[in-house]
Amino acid sequence: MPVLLDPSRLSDPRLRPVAEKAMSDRRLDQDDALALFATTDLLGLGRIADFANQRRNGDRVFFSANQHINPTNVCVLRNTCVFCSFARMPKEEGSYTRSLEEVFAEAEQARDAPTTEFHIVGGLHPKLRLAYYTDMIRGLKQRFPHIHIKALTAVEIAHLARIEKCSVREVLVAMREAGVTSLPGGGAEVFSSAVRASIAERKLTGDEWLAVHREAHGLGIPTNCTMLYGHVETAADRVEHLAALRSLQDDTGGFLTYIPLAYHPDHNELGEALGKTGSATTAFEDLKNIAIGRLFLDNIPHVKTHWPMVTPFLSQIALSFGCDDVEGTVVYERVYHEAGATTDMHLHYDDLVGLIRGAGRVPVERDSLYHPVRDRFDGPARSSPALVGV
Ligand code: V47
Repeated sequence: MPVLLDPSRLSDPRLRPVAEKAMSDRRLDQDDALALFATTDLLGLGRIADFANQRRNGDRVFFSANQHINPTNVCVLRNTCVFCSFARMPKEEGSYTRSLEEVFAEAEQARDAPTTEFHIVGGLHPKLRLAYYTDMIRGLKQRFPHIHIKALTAVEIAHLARIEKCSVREVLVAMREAGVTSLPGGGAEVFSSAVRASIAERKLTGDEWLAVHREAHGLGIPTNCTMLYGHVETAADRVEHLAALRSLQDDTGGFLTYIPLAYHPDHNELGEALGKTGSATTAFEDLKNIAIGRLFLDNIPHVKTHWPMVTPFLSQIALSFGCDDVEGTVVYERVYHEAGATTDMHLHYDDLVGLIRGAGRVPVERDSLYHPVRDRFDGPARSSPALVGV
């Protein structure tokens, strides 16, 4: 059991009712969440979130041996998602679209690695059809039957439904039949229509994003959820976003993990307009978003730290701020590296184990569905693949 908190010892009085609610497992309301975003007592907030996390997960911290695959960076939203550095116009310098054989060749990195998940996301290509993706998924499953496939964000699924003139449900069924296990949580950004109007004008709306996830959950496909913070959104926008995620989860129970995503400002129009480079968020903000996610999303089992964005160093500290899951080995990370992330592209399996142990927690390798794969690490070291052709 986690150490009991003494709410009266918290220096910010606004945190005391929140601590009392957390200790008696009562739900926080939106005003509580606003108070948490306003506090500067980061350590107090962290203690409460750590308490909530440890009650749920004990000392265990999950990680996965995964490999990200980005089949194309061509995206019809290139000029309107102004926070994104990854997207390109079809003929723009640096644009790429992999053939299926190229995707399969990249996936061969998993052959001698402990990989249990391919995480597949990319741009909204104007010409790639649903069959390209289902053939890709089938081909990967033939080559690597034991590897789970977490593929395509809600945005990509809605785009494919539009191109194919079919329903979102039909796209999801086709992907499930091809071998998809779960969906990643990208594309949510911040649901507020005012924020979307300024940073992602033509992207699907918040309600549409939620509707795709609702449909997936109804089909028995679990999904992740995210929030992109640190740009033009307000604390009220963040709370509204988290409340929408919590409400959908009350209905469906289909979200596995919540991942707060820290905005990176390099090489995109928004960063230029805001006059920011390097990092748009601070460690203080990053830890706060982890902790508040853990406390407010009381019905989502896991909160994940995305080390490529916030660094493995901060991810390790996040494990004491309510976080029970660390993004995996990754192998190829392109979305944030295009936006100025200075982290490595991949983290070796044994480094992940060491990172979790170093925080005094118990590492558990998991698969996409959070089934434990391995929890004893005293045998021979497991290595991630050497990178080729990054
Ligand atoms: O939706 C794009 C974000 C997301 C930038 O589900 C940016 O397990 C920061 O969703 N600065 C894609 N962020 C990544 C994503 C994800 C990552 C890891 C794990 C999972 C999961 C999902 O990246 C996009 C967008 O919100 N993004 N550009 C940028 N400049």
